[in-house]
Amino acid sequence: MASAASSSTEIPPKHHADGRKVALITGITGQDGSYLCELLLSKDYEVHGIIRRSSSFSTSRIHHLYADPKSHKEGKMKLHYGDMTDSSSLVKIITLVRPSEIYNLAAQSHVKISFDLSEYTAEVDAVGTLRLLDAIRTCGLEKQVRFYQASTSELYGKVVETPQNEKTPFYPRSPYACAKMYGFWICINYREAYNMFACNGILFNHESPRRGENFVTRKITRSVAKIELGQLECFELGNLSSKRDWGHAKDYVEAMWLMLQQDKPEDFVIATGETHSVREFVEASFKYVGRSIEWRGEGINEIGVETVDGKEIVRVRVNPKYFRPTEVDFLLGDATKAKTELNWKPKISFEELVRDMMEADLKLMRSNPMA
Ligand code: NDP
Ligand code: GDR
Repeated sequence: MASAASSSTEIPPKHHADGRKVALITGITGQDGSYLCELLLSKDYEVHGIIRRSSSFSTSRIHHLYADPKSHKEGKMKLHYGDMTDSSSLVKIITLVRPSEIYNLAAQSHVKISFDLSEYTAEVDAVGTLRLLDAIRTCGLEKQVRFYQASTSELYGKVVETPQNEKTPFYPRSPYACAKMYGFWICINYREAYNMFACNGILFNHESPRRGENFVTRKITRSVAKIELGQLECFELGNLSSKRDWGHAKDYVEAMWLMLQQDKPEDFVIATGETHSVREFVEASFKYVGRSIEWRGEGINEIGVETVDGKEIVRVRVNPKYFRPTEVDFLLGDATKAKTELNWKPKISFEELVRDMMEADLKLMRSNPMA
């Protein structure tokens, strides 16, 4: 069974005794962190985020919030240097911030790259989660903090049953998924062992114009936008047949927040209940700009072709370098529990998601063809 019951008796308050709602987000500079930060600021939270040192700025997704006097200058949003591999930084930040809610979104989140950076992925995604939970305990805040763990549909991996819900057994298929499996269970263990208010959100793929450029949806919308503007002729992809349940990140961060507002800590699947192949995502993106793609050939010889003035132009090629040693072929989520208990359902459809990403990438490529 994926889920486990909680024996929590003392429920931490939703905010401090003085009425302040204070959230700490790890991974605030990522896709989800940026949308969650926006959501929490709109709900009048004081938002703190952990950023890690890098040789160039990594805050482009939250720059608009940080630069806004309403958030930053009134002290409602603060960034702290830290790292999921550095326990002492986590303890220092939690001691300073004394958050009422912690959202653990930080991760080496790329599945393919986790095969190359397997040990580092475990350090950040698995042991990092343990470090954060222990830091909460070290600060004596385990009865006061509500904790969200960014779990993932990658836990289901190889198809055992479909659609996948909170009771579907796990079968992880990458170092990333194995590390997230540890994060999932240590979150449940600390809930049961120390009565912590700790929840797993088992989120299926969610995308947006802020999605990292090397995830498949964003790679497609960027490439199609460049083709439409005459900046590119053809692009390469890996497995075109894998299917994903793709939602919009804006909808999904709302579910994270809702999980921490409940009376008891539980785990929830968050998904749209619709699945599409990578091939279909390519077709939908070309369709948005009024173009159509036909598929020819099979396997590594498959190509996506557009006919322009009677001439066939190859727009998509398969390159095996993007294949994974073990693939997750099919994901389809059943979010009935979230619908019933959180009153959550996705508002943004697959077509609207593609439109949002295509519009943003067309705008970006028009203003900066080098992007
Ligand atoms: P991103 O890759 O966009 O963001 C990851 C964040 O983690 C970035 O802020 C990154 O910082 C930070 N980070 C990485 N390593 C460390 C570290 N060692 N110490 C501190 N921070 C670190 O991911 P998403 O926003 O898409 O996803 C958020 C979380 O949800 C992740 O845990 C992901 O695994 C999980 N998830 C995502 C899904 C999705 O479809 N998007 C689905 C299910 C789960 P920097 O900016 O410096 O790189
Ligand atoms: P995923 O997302 O692995 O599901 O993990 P990604 O977009 O990387 O891959 C989705 C599917 O597309 C196939 N694919 C390609 N993928 C990439 N990145 N690049 C390509 O060129 C390409 N061609 C085909 C992949 O093989 C795969 O089947 C995401 C991450 O956000 C995780 O952190 C999160 O936990 C899961 O979603 C749910």
